[in-house]
Amino acid sequence: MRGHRLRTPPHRPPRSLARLGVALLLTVAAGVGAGGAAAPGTAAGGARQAAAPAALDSVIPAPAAVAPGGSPYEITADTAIRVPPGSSAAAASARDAGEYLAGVLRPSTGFDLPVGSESGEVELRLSARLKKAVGTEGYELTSGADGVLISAAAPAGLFHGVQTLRQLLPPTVEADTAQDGPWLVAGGRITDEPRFAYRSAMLDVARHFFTVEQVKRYIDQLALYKYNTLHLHLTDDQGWRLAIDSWPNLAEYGGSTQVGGGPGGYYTKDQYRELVAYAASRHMTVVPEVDMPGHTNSALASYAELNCDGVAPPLYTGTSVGFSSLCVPKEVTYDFVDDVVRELAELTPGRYLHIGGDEAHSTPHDEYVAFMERAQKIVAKYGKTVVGWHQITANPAEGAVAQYWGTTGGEQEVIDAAKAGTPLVLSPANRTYLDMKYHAQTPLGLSWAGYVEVRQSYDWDPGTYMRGGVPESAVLGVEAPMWSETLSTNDQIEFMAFPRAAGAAELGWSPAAKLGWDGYRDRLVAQGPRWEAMGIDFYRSAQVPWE
Ligand code: TNX
Repeated sequence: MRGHRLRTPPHRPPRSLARLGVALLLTVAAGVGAGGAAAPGTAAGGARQAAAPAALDSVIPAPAAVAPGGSPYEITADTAIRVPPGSSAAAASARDAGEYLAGVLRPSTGFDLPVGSESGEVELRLSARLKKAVGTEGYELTSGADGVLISAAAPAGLFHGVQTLRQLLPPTVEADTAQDGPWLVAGGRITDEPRFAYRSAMLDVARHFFTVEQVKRYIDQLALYKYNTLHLHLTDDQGWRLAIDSWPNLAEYGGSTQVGGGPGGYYTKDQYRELVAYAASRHMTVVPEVDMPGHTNSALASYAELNCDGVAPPLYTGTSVGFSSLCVPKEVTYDFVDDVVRELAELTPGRYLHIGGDEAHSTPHDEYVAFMERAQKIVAKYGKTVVGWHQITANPAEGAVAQYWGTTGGEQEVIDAAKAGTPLVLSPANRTYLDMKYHAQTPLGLSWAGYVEVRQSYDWDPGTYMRGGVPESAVLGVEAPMWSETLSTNDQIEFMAFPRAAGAAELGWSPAAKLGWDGYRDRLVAQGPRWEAMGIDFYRSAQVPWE
C-alpha cells in the first residue's frame, strides 16, 4: 500500500511560475498575505492554495440549496470549535463530530482548534426544530465573517455538515503535515438533506481479505461523500471472513485462503465489533452479507454435512461463480443458517441483514424459492430486515429489500415486486459496479457489465431508472459495490473507487434538479487535489479536465 497523505502529490506537474505569481498576488489581495496564516511549508506549497474560497455549491454531493453571500470566514490560530453541552447521547455524539473536525483540521492548519462547549467561532449545534426542514441526516451551514455555524436535528446531520465544511476548505486541508493557509470558508448558507435514505458502498472482503485497518481507511474515504451504509460481503466461495462460534471451521478453515491462493483471513468477533463501531463513528451502518444458497463453497468445504453427498469439496481460489449450493433438502442446512444468522444479528446494531441469493445457478429454482422462504423467516426471527440480491424478488418476504444489480432496469419480476411494495436498492452493474474496468486498458477489474467510464457511472437518475412504472418512492437508495476478484490492496480499491464512488454518492444524496454531468464534472476537478492530499491514487479519466 502506498504511503498515505503524501505531501507532494506524485502525479501533479509543477505549476508554472506565472501561475505561482498570480496565486501569490491573489493571496495578498484577499488581505491574508503577511499577517494572516504565516507559512509553514514552502512557497510552492503556498502557491498550491486557491486564494478565493471554494464556492458553496462546489462540493460533492451537490447540496440541496445554496444561498451564497457575505464575507468569508477564515479559520485561524485563534479559532475554537464549539459543541453542545450536556450528557445526552446526542450531545456526546455531536462532540465527537467536533473532535473529528478538529482531527481533520489540526495537522494541516497547525492550529490548536480547541473543542469545548463554552465558545467557538466554528459551532456545531443541535436544534430539534430542524428535523422538519432537513430530517435526521440533513444540516444547515451558515458562514460569515464571524464564524461558521452547522446546525442539525441529529448528530448524523452535524457529521455530514462537517464533511461539507471540509470540502469548502482548500484541498491541502487533507494533508497530515502543516500547509499554508489561508483557510477561508465562503460566506452564505447551505440547507441540505439527502434524497435517499440508503447510501451504500459494498466491499467484497471474501474474494480477497482486507484487514480491519484497510476497511477503516475505506470507511474514512466514503464518509467524505456522506455515505451512510457499508455493506460487507463477508462470505463467498473463496472465503468465509467472520468467526462464528457455533461453526468454528467456517472462519478457521473456510477463511484460510482467497482468490489466487493467498492466506486469506477472517475477523474475530472483537475485530468485527471494532469495524462496526468505527463505521458508526463515521455515521455509517454496517450491513453484513452472508451469501446463500450459492456462493457457499467455503462453508461447504468447512463442513461435509452441509453437502448433499456428505463430501466436503476442496477450498476454492478461482473466480468462477455459480457452482456451489447449500443442500436445500437437508435439515442441517437450516440449523446452520439459524446459528449463523443468530450470531450475526447479535453483532449487528443496524436493522438490515443481507443474505445474498444471487447467481444460485446450481440450486434448482423450486429449491431456491423454498430455501429463501425459510432463510428470510430466520432473519425475521432474529429481529432483522432482509436485504437480498434482486433474485429474492422470486418470493420476497414482507418488508424485504431487493438489491438490483442488473443492467437494464427491465426485469419484470423486480418491477412487479417493487410496485407491490418491495423497496429497491439500486446498484446497476453497468453504472455503479466499482470493479468494472473504466476502459479496455484498465489493468484491474472485470468487464462483464461493460466498461464503466466516469460519465457512464454518473449519468443516470435513480428516481427514474427502473422501467415499467416503478416510482421513485420504491427506491430506498443507491449502492456502489466493490467486488474484489482482481483487487487486493487499498491502492487498487482506491483507483477503482475514485472518482466513481463520489458520483454514486451524489446520486444517492442530491436532489434530481442538482444532478447533471457538466456541473458534476466541474466539481469533480476540485476533488483531484483533495485526493492527492489524502494519498488516494485515483483514475485520471480523460473525461474530466483535471487541473
Ligand atoms: C456478479 S453482482 C456477482 C459477484 C461477482 C461480480 C463481479 C452479484 C450479485 N454477483 O459474485 O463478484 O459479479 O463483478
